[in-house]
Amino acid sequence: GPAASLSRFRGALVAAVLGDCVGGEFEGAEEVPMESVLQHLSNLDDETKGSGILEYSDDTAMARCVVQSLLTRVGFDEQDMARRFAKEYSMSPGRGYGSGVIQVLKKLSSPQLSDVYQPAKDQFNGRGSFGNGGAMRAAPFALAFPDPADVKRCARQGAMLTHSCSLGYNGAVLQALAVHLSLQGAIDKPQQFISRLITEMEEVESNDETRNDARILKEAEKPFCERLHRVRDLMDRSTVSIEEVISELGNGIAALHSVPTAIFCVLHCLQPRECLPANYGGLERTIAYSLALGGDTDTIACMAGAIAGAHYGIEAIPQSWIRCCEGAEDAHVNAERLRMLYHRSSQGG
Ligand code: F2R
Ligand code: MG
Ligand code: MG
Repeated sequence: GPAASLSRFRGALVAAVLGDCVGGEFEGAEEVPMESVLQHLSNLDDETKGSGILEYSDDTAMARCVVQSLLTRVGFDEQDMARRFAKEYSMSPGRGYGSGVIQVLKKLSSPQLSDVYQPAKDQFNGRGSFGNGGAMRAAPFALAFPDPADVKRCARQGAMLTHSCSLGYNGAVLQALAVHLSLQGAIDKPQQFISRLITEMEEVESNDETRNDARILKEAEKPFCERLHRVRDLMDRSTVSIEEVISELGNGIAALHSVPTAIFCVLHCLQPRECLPANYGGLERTIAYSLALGGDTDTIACMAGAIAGAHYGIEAIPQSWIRCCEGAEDAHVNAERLRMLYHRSSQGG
């Protein structure tokens, strides 16, 4: 529809890169004072204080593979995407990949491999990974396909190349759905947006794999639905501390402890907040707030960035911030290409 403007596509892809690049500074930190976040962000405005270009990590490296594969193959091709992940890792192994996923990426580069989904299934004694590595690279699926059924199917399959646990790949589906809805302006009505995500995830999580994984990991029967209900409860509160967000939603490396958190960051920062500078717009608030949660900051800011960028559009991102991020220019160009694929798909061609 007309709401899915080029500015929203660019906003989504560029703000994801931005979140990854600026979030890298605090990844793994237990406590991040807001003062440190604001200092880090204000250094980006000041060329004399800036530490030059901030490099992107595995989040962007893998998202770029997804983008290139979707564009080159004009749709989802698991063989091609797997090859790109493996090649990217072998060319640039120092991007801060998860310690488990490295095994998958090495196996994916074997020419003898017949089933590209098998290496992921072998992870963690056959249980598969529940890390957020599938979700961190899911946004491009929402930018390539207008039909939510395609978005869900491809985000799931794309994640399953490395994450075969339902708590991993369903996180990717949720992240892609959030970007999909945001692109269409759905965050203008935040209550309806969160309800729509809950309804979608009710269906996504109604199956035996989800029930089994949830039981083994001692989670609620529909883990992502349960977390989204917590997001809705926190949204309804007038004040929420960072500690409460971390204890209710998490800030960790598991998809379950980071995708709902990223969604909350976007919704919480729709309004000005006392802890954030009054001159910040919503996109800047979202990035700053994501970093202040600590934990998996590059990935939470990357996912929140994609959702917020699709909502506010590219104009909401300060030029001085974009200039500091490796890969931002490529994202700008590729967003337009993805939009052509998106509109091609919507014409049934
Ligand atoms: N890996 C990191 N950060 C750690 C330090 C990086 C540092 N900067 C450096 O350069 O060394 N960040 C990146 O990893 C996250 C995405 O991880 P992904 O792709 O999901 O990897 P993996 O290995 O599959 O899962 C991550 C960890 O989760 C635990 N885990 C997952 N499934 C499990 C299971 N079934 N049972 C037990 N544990 C499981 C393991 O500890 C995995 O290693 C992003 O944050 C990205 O930025
Ligand atoms: Mg990373
Ligand atoms: Mg991370």
